[in-house]
Amino acid sequence: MQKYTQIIIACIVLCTTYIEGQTCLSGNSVFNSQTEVDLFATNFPNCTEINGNVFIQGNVSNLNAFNNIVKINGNLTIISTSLSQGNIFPNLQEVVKSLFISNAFITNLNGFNSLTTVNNKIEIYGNNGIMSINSFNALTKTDTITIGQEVNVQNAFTQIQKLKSLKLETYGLPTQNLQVSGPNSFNAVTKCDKIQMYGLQNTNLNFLSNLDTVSNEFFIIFLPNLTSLSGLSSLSLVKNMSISGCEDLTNLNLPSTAKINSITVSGNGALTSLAGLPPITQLDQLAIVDNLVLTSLEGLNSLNTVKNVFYLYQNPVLNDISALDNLKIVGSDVNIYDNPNLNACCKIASLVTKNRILGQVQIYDNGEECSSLLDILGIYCSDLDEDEIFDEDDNCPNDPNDDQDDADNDGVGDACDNCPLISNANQADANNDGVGDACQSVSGVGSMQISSDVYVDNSLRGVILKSSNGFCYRIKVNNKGKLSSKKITCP
Ligand SMILES: [Ca+2]
Ligand SMILES: [Ca+2]
Ligand SMILES: [Ca+2]
Ligand SMILES: [Ca+2]
Repeated sequence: MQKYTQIIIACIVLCTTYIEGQTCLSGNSVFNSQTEVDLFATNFPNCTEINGNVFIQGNVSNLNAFNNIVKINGNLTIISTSLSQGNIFPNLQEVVKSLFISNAFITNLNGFNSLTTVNNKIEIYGNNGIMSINSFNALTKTDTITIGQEVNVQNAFTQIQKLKSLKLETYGLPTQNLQVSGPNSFNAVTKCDKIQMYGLQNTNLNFLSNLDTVSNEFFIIFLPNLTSLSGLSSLSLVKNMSISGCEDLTNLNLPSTAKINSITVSGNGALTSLAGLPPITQLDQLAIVDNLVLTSLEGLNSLNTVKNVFYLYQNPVLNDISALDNLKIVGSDVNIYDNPNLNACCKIASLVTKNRILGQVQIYDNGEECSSLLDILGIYCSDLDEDEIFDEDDNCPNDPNDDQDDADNDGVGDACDNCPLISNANQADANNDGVGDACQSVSGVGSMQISSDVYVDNSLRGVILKSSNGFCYRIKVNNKGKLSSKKITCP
């Protein structure tokens, strides 16, 4: 009697679309039980292409009835079944719309190895049996892949090259067992509009080693075991990168040629500096927030421009922002607060005095010497030579030189460099004559023998010879190579 009841229920579902003699179902198909699934194989033994959506749910533990299916002209949804092993849809090549898989008991998804195309999206989540995925290795086209909760992606999705969106998310506490353990998974992906990772258990991101471009957001959030970003070894362009809540991350290790337009580094409890960032000269937005052991901004040394807002707050041991010495302009607000060990922030004051911050400046609750803009400007930042460059930024604090020119690039401005054309950052001057040792003229030597050329690369200089009557002449060369001699004061 129970069997008849099941068949009757199955008929209510199936017979609405089933016409005797038809090869396949047409319209949408819903399968609520194993009986209904098995009836499909009986009624449509030659069916390879299903028109419409396919919805499978309920007490279904075996999908062998669909082994001949090659194409589904709609969505394929497999949810809340009792499936435990997922070697399913072995010959399915195309899902014209989307594929949804959410089954609490499934532990292994090895199916879908003929699937090349899912036109819209693939969503695999709510699979709480710690499902391993080792499949989808023929897939070359889909827009969006979302994988969530208790899933271990082993060597899956090895062929797909371009995506609009890749989401690997736990949708909850980042203690769930979502991880990509197979290094070949997603390994062909070179371009993706958006990548969102949340709660992934990975220690590295080696599975994205060919990723070149993320044209929108790239969020790496709450990856508790991640130690480095070095796996992103091909990354060349990211629009908006957020690295947040990664408690074990000690080095950013991004490729030195990568271009990043905006960056947020927040809540990373083990990160002491930003040294692993590529050299960045211009950012749209910069946020450095709530990094417990970050002491300096080293890594931002090339930064010249922040076009929009600059946030720097709640970094409890940050004490050094000298890496911002090359910052010339901020196009919007600057917010610096709750960095209790930050005292030296005259760099910000000098941007303010030069009107190089185009938005509001909020500075408070930092170290005493950086606790308000008024105090910084009025008390803590001195400008001895009054050239409007505060002493700590001034490459000649006692000589007015608002141009800050430094021809030999040794960090000492030309206005006070004791060898302006020879790099000598230490300014050593043993005989204290005001001429640095690095360019001190040789004197008191009986004769000097050099076994190579003497090269004077300054056309205004030459060789000075003393005549027998005690005068000195500088011998120089003109543009045609002719020597000339001019009387000068002896050195
Ligand atoms: Ca000065
Ligand atoms: Ca100066
Ligand atoms: Ca110099
Ligand atoms: Ca010098």
